[in-house]
Amino acid sequence: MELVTPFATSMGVETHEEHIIVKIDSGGIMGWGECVVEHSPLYSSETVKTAWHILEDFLMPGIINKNLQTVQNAVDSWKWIRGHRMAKAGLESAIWDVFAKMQNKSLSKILGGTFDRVEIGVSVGIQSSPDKLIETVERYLQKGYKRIKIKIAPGKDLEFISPLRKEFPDIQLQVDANSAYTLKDIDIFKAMDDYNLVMIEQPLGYDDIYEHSKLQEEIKTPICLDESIHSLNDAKAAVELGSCKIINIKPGRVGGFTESKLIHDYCAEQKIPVWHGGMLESGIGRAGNLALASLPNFTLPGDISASKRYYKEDIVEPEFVINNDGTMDVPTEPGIGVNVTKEKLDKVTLTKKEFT
Ligand code: OSB
Ligand code: MG
Repeated sequence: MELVTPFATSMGVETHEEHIIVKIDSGGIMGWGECVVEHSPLYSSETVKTAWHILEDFLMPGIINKNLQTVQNAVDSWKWIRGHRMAKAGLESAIWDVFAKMQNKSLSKILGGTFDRVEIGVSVGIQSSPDKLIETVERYLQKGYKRIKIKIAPGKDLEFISPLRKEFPDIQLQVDANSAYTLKDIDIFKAMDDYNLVMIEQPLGYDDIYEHSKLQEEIKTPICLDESIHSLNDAKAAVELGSCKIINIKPGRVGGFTESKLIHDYCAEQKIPVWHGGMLESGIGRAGNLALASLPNFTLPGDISASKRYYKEDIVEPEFVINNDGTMDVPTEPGIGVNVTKEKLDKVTLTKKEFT
């Protein structure tokens, strides 16, 4: 699917998103999930091809014709497969959708959600100049987004943060480095303490936990980990070491809603706020994200934006829209709570495979 505007980060520029949609027919009940893998191993080591391989050769054969009584049965059945969390999460979410629809309940309900609307924000890619950034942010603020996250990279950090903060002294502002820095850049992060940022997301190595604890010791602004957290164990290590004060949860990155809930519950006990990240999902993934973000410890606005912020035309109906108060409604219909529009999905489908 073609993005409405190219999305530039410290990892590169994306113009299209290529994901895998999982559809399960369980005795006539249709479950939908989205694998948030991308074409290239930039954000994650997984790609569309690795996820396709793991789904085709291991995950699908493992569940076809199995009499699964619970989602946990499915999760247990693929525990032996190491890694490949995005592949697993895409399938797990489709299974959650089936179970929710069987019980005639929304995904939010069966996941333990408590909010009926969630606070949302927007993730703004690196712009060509600080003026362009101010203009872009202004446009999102006018659309109702109350929390702005900007992507940063070496040479494109304080030069952008400083004028943006001057223009908008009071907005909830945070930055995301996608692992573009090392501890040698510590002075840049110390300088960021002057800009009242809600958090600095993933400044250091994409699988580092230890060095982030060294950085967090030296700065006041909370560090939030994204890329580094793949499991409950990673979350425990990060919290115990003091590597971050906030955690971003993406079900794809941690292997599904089951692991997401474990991290959510642990962080609630530890008084670590969490928020829902995004992977430029279509409406299928977004619906699941909203359901998960309705759990009580998702106390910071998520990277969950309106369908139109990403794509000219979403593949679900109704499309997701932002409310006037900067929130988004959590779907209440059974399962993911939106209908996948077959013609729109077919139009963007590159290849498909059926397992029976
Ligand atoms: O680091 O949060 C990230 C998109 C792709 C890969 C990584 C990230 C992102 C975003 C976009 O920031 C969030 C969204 O879906 O709105
Ligand atoms: Mg991030």
